[in-house]
Amino acid sequence: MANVLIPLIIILAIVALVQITRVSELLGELKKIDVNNVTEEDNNTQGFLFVVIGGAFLIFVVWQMLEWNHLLLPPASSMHGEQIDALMQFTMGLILVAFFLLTPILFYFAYKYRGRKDNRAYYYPHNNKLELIWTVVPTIILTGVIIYGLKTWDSVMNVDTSDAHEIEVYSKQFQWLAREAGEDKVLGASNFKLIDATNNLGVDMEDPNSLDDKVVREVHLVVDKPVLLKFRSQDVIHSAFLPHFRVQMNCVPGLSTQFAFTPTQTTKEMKIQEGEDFDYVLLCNKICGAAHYNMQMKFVVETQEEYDAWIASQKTLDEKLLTQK
Ligand SMILES: [Cu+2]
Repeated sequence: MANVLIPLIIILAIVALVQITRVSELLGELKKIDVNNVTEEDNNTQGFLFVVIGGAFLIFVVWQMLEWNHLLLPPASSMHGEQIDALMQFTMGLILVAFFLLTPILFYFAYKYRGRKDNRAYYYPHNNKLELIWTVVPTIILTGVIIYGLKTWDSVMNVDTSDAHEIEVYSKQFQWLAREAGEDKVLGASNFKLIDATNNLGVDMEDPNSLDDKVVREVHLVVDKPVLLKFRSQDVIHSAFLPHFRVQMNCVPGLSTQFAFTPTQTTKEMKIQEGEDFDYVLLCNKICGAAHYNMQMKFVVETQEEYDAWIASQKTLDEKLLTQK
């Protein structure tokens, strides 16, 4: 019902506005005044409204920054995440300085140079010095920002993964699965042709490395130990997004992508800071279909002892096959 009513109300409001304008035009004709003639009073009102609306807009910006700041993510829970946060704060700081300098000037000038009978526009077609300043200054600043961004990207992405613990993260519509390499620390081969109802990941069980692999429904990480996530996708492009670790990587069918990072805070520590409901979560950040919004998997960061106990409780693919037979 609301779907019909809202457009109807909008149409009626437009019709009412057109009618009001026509009535005022007719009134003007009767009183012999030209309603399209812009008077000094009109210009003063418009100029004044610019200042009021500009001021209210700036107050709203400051208010929503104070009011909704707590909805932002907590500080990064990974080593590289601190660099990303620093880059974000630097860029945001720069934008805010420019915004709070230029916006008041913009609205004030609209007021100051409002239409006046005795005011004539000053013809000022060109100034090389001005052109040079507003080209060179932004160029220098933006080049600095780009170099800083590239350096951060380079140090986040080009890390030594030789001693990182490898975990496969597998995406499909609409679920995440993960595979631990088991005791041999080598993930068994896989092939999409082997995917069936019991072998979601298409793991090749002919490969001896596959036997001790463990397919898990949540990922456990050891605090302060580097981890290498290897992403695969079964159907469409998904995007693995771990907001608290500042990790995001596309999962592309037919392609293996990866992200290495080191978690720095356990789930227990985060629960103390953020409340009992807190859990690290892997989300899909690519609109991949109808149930995209619900595509998530729990991540747990814990101590080495807790991880050892958990991984020992998980069944290997070999054991799972035996129970199926
Ligand atoms: Cu997805």
